[in-house]
Amino acid sequence: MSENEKRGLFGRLFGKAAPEATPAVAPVPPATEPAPAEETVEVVEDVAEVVAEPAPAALDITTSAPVDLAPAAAPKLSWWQKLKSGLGRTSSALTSGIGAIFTKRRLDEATLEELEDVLIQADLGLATAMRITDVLRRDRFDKEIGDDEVRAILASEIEKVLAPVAKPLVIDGPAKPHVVLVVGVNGSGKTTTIGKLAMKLAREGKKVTLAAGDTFRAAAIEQLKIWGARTGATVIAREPGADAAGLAFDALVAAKENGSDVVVIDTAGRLQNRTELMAELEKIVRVIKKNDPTAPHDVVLTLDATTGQNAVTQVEIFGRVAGVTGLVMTKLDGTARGGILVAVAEKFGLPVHFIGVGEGVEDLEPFDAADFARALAGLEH
Ligand SMILES: Nc1nc2c(ncn2[C@@H]2O[C@H](COP(=O)(O)OP(=O)(O)O)[C@@H](O)[C@H]2O)c(=O)[nH]1
Ligand SMILES: [Mg+2]
Repeated sequence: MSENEKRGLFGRLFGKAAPEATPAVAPVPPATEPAPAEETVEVVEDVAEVVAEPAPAALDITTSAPVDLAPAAAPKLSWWQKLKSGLGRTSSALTSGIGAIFTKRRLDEATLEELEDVLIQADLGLATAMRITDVLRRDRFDKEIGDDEVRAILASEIEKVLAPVAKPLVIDGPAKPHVVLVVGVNGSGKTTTIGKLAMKLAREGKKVTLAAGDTFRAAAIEQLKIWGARTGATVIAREPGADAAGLAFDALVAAKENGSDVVVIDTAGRLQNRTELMAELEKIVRVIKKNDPTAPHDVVLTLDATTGQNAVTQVEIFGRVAGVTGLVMTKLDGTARGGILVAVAEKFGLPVHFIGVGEGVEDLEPFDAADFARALAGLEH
């Protein structure tokens, strides 16, 4: 974000801030349909078999008429406001916790221990909590220190953890199409993020194909089609219950034919049956490589910021199964437990490409370490 844009946000924030967010474009309803019994899904283990499968007549290619890609009028709440209010629960817990401990007294071991507890409660993770208390011990031990100073140090240390992982999703490599596989548990925001991303890419002038790889739920396929229509992307789908890997393969073939720059592949995220999920994702990756050995070029995991510590497990599982290369943290506008992003950054060091701050098409922002750290520590922009 440029300095000008930041100043603009600041102006909106402190100038004429409006209390209610009105999304410029109505959110696409999520796929709420219950998943069909998992046994009904055919699992073909042999890749050659999948690849050789004739493209069934049921392959559904939806190419949308040109759409208006101009950004909607500036939202009433800036993304900073959404982020700040989403992180509000955590930042007020931190602020009041720190306020209760540091009332202009000399910094001793007991104080540092109490602070460490507050930081761990805020999901920041043991490593980051210790890092922060170590800095205070080193620089300020036995000296007087106020809560505002502690919060400033907190923000600066969090920023140091986050800065190395704040990396954009770069689509400009030599591969055409560039293949992005999107994984994550059900409800974590995969399809919504794909829609928002498709809009960003379309605005950059890129041709986008979306693959409706969550073939378990009819509503999930419809949800992706709505995003396709909204963003002008071609959507490749099959009937519900179709083989997801075969669908991914069809999408790559179609994307090459239609000259797409990017293919974004949606997937199912049932963690209830890990073996099956693993088999399906591994197969999707194998089949993608049949088409292009260098693909997928990005494997993006969506993490729901309201779920807290479970995010760590999700990164581990999807990392192992699908070779996650980057993260998007969604729902940072809700009652987010955003501290978990710090713990995940510290533990895995995976790039964080974007954060989701709402359900609307404009609510995906490149991840900015300093902004996030300041919002979490309860500081202003
Ligand atoms: N508030 C908020 N809601 C989101 C965000 N991203 C996704 N959602 C909502 O979360 C729900 C699940 O999203 P969906 O994309 O269907 O998840 P999927 O099952 O992983 O594909 C939907 O109601 C979305 O509108 C976000 O950044 N903020
Ligand atoms: Mg979905």
